[in-house]
Amino acid sequence: MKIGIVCYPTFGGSGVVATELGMALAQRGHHVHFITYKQPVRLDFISNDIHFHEVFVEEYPLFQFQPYELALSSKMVEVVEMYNLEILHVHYAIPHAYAAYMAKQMLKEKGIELKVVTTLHGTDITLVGSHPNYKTAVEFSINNSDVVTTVSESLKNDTLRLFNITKDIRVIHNFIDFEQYPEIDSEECQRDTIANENERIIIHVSNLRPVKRAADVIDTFNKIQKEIPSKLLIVGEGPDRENLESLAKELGILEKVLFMGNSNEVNKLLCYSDLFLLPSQTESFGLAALEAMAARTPVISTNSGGLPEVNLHGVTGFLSNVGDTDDMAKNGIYILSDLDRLDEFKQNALKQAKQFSLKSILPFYKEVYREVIADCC
Ligand code: GMT
Repeated sequence: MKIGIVCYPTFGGSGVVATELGMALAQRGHHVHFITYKQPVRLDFISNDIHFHEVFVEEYPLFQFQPYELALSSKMVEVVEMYNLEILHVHYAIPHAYAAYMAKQMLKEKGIELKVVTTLHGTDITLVGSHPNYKTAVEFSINNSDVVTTVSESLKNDTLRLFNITKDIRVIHNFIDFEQYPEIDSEECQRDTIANENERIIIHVSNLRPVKRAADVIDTFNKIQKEIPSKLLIVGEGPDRENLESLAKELGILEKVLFMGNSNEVNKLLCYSDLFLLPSQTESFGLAALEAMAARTPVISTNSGGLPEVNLHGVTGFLSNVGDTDDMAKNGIYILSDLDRLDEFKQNALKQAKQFSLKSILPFYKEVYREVIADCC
């Protein structure tokens, strides 16, 4: 199959899922073309069948905002025509599904039928997409996609609740490619560079935006470290970083909190982590939690959005109400205070992560592609 993939190229989960999916398809002999404004961070040219097409937006003094959708839909048309793409799979509705609709119409004028698959990832529906400023265009582009998928049951329900949807929505959960996510061997997993033998290592990975409620990470950690000697790793960059540093300083725990910045090798940090904190306001799925579980790290998260579909309460970690850092800390202490119990949670986390292996999830996307192609021409 010849597939175009459109995504955000940054460290966000939707870009990671899109990139991993494209690489997996190329490894299996499909022709994959990424179309976006920068090379996706996780993109590894592991096969001759992976191409990257950069979308340029010219600066012009008249524009207060650069017309990215216009440049993107023009690039979509160019790439589809040049490489005879059969499908455009767009990840994150804004503005990708809208640009794909425009490309589809432009190609139709040339007698070319393009199929559009839209995968909804989260805030394109919840925090941003349903805002009155965007809702009309987001609803239109969802309803005019050939196939729509969401990354969790919870996001499907949110989409149906917040929009007037006339299309069937399929749930295809996010996944982990266990072959590309090898276990780090003990030499590479340098735990002693971070903590002493008696200390536990707690980790949070995100883009430190308000929706992640990273201040709750500091608050929860502060409560845990009073009972259990521990260190906290904060991985990622974002607008809340400075506030987090100030908060850690105010609480007198700055020397126990390590800000690691963005990392492409999170598994080298997860390999020695004992607990992952994800206190998000909302999370359609929580890919970061799944990645932690794949590295045997139990998860303390909120019970919002799709998190209960990933993190099993009392089995792979615990779920708490948003903002209830007392409960999160209590649960964290429960897991960390007994090494046998910690080990059991670690094993359960890995077992649950395996339910979301690439091997089990990829066939669902392939089935969608085959169906839309069969329906074509
Ligand atoms: O929706 C977003 O905030 C951005 C998006 C991203 O690009 O990081 O995150 C969403 O998509 C991920 C991949 O499907 C999910 O794992 C995240 O839970 C989801 N984020 C939210 O719902 C806040």
